[in-house]
Amino acid sequence: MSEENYMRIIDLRGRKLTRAEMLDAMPRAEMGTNEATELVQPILDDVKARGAAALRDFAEKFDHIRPENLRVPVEAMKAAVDELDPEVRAAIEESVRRSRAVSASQVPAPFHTDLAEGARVSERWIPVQRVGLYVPGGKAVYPSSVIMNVVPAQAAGVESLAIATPPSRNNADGLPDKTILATCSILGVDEVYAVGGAQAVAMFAYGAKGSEPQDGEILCDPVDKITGPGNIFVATAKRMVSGIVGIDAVAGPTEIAIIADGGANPSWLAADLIGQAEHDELAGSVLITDSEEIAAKVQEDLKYRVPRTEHAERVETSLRGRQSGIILTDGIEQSIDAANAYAAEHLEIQTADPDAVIARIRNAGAIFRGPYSPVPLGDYMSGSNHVLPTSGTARFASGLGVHTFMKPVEVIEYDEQGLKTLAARVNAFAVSEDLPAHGECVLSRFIDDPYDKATI
Ligand code: HSO
Ligand code: ZN
Repeated sequence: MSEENYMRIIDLRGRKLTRAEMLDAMPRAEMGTNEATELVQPILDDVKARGAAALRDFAEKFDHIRPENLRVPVEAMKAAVDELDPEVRAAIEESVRRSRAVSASQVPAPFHTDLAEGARVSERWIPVQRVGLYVPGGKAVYPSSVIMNVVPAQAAGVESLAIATPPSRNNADGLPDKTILATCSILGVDEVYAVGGAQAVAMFAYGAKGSEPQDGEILCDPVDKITGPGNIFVATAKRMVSGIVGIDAVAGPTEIAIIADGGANPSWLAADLIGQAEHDELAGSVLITDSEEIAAKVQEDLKYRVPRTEHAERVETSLRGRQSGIILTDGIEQSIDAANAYAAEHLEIQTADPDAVIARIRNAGAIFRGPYSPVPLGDYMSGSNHVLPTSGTARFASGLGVHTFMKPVEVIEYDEQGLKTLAARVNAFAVSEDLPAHGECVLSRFIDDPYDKATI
């Protein structure tokens, strides 16, 4: 072994760890404190008060351009599609096709339960009416994430969908990134705003009045739910308006964990660890293996690959960070325990019997089974969704899907006989909670004077 290894080793072999110790042993970054609130509040207030005029001022301040149109003209979106590289266009279309197929099967079916004669409870799934999707600009322009948000919303039956994405200094008229515009157009979304940052979140939450003739009286109607990733200011703004509108989970840096045994291909493991490390210096790449030999081979392979990959510096920082590491275990049981404690956003299974492992995985955002289902397949076009719970939140949260854009509503449907059978019991419960008027609602339907204790 020549130079220093890229990844630190966390050796769990022979150690019996409690749940708390296991969680503690996992490679994760410290949570930073959030000081953005004080900066975001005035932005929210100003957009609420001054609408489009404030949006223009903030664009100038933060994006260094005053966009001609805050609402992107439809012709500009069509032109962006025409300008697309044909291979990129084919990739986008393939991705959309596969996502649509999976989303269509995801739409939850209504159901009902008959509890007795004349006593039915049913459940309807109702789409959120209007959704605002934030799409970041800058170094993280990901048209794939537009697909991952828009397709399930459309499959859910969301009636109106608006997208906000920062204006770009690189485009003379301040239009947002062209590939983003083209993707929106391919998806059939034509309500797109050249608005970025916390101000976009404010526009979605409160709506915005127009300030110039081309904006019309209303620039943007308020939405019911805001989804999509963003920087610390966008994330903070989303948290601050949640409750007024719904929001999706705030995503942290991306992560990959791989459970591998001695039969896995070390070069592919190294490639996959680098793959997600490429996103961010804070991205987490974790190999969980019971094979010392595989661990050593992966370390060697990284020494070849890391210096040669385009974003070598970023990858190196991420792999050397405390949020990454190789967890050595004393067998597949301990590997599974570690994976469940880590609760990865993406979990690859590279073992002899992947199904036996998958059956015992409790916590993961998405599971990638076997050597030919690497994470980037899911990032772009497996048909699955790449918006997944990060930072261990897969313990209690799931990825984005059709369900994100729908609400189950129960319908209670009892008839006279159905209610009569339960009248005395409802009343008894109500009285026991000192809410007798609750009981009287039911009793009134069957007796003349529910206040006359003698008749009850
Ligand atoms: N791996 C990222 C998603 C992404 N990858 C977008 C490429 N583009 C978080 O799941
Ligand atoms: Zn990715």
